[in-house]
Amino acid sequence: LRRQLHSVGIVGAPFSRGQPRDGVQRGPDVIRGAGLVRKLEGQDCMVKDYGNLIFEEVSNDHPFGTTKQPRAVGLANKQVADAVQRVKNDGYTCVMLGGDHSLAIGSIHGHAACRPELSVVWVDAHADINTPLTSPTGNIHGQPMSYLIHELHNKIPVMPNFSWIQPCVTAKDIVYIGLRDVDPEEHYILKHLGIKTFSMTEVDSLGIARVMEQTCDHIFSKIKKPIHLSYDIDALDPSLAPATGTPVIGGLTYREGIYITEYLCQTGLLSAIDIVEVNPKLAKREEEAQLTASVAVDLVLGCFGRVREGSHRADYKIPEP
Ligand code: EXY
Ligand code: MN
Ligand code: MN
Repeated sequence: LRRQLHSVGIVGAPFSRGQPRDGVQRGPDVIRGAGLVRKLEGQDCMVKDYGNLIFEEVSNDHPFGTTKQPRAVGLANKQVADAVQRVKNDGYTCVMLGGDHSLAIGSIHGHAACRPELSVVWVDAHADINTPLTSPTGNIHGQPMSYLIHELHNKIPVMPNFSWIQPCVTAKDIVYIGLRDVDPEEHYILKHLGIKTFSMTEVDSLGIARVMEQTCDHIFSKIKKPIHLSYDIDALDPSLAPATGTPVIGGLTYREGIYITEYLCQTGLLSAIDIVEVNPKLAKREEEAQLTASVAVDLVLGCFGRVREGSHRADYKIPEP
């Protein structure tokens, strides 16, 4: 098996203001602590770690309507967008380590600034497509897709520190995998816009192999487009990824979760990846935090050439005595 070489640029985004639970800002460091860079290099990736972004405190960040901490979220996402754009312009596949899933606003926005034709594969228990006006919680991590989709533009109020955000994805260029906790308003939006979804029911009925075939048939229906993979760790079953803010029973198995990354890797079109919602502070025991972080690392490894059958260098020779 031929190994392709990947160059990987890592950006840490230690940010939690898109949701109320403390600790998710430690995601980037616990994922690195589980050996991310060393293991990527061990599979012949060229890695540049751009380090963590530094987010300033925002004072007087009172709610806008029901939406919580809009100024902090808007500002942090501008920094993420600029960082992702830089990593892409430097020629790397970008890995953004969150942080909560509100950061996908900046990550996809920055990616789209360099690759306007991109498609999005969103792996999550949740659809994260509430608008500020449909959100039952006011937490922006349940809303990021709504700011990015052209078809929802006229439903989005202008919020403080959000004016730089322009929709950059079309509904037909999005696929969801792993859904099992979708609000009624979100369900309406998904159906109304005709967005392709593979809920856990479809994962059960089709199997993950056909889900991935159909995912790629859908996003590559016209031309081969770069892929933005936004991977919420809560897509996985809570038994594998317990350290997360909004766990939902009945999630992807380890094998299904990894298969998604292996499959997308072999398209050769993975262009940027988010790994979000790892919250070590919500682990009941230290082992739960470590398990969640090590599964997160395995997802990234799958995106960059790790295959379970094993692999070898092209020039390998069996040693002779
Ligand atoms: N749908 C709910 C909301 O909008 O608040 C829950 C969202 C949870 C979002 C998690 C990160 O994926
Ligand atoms: Mn999410
Ligand atoms: Mn989620």
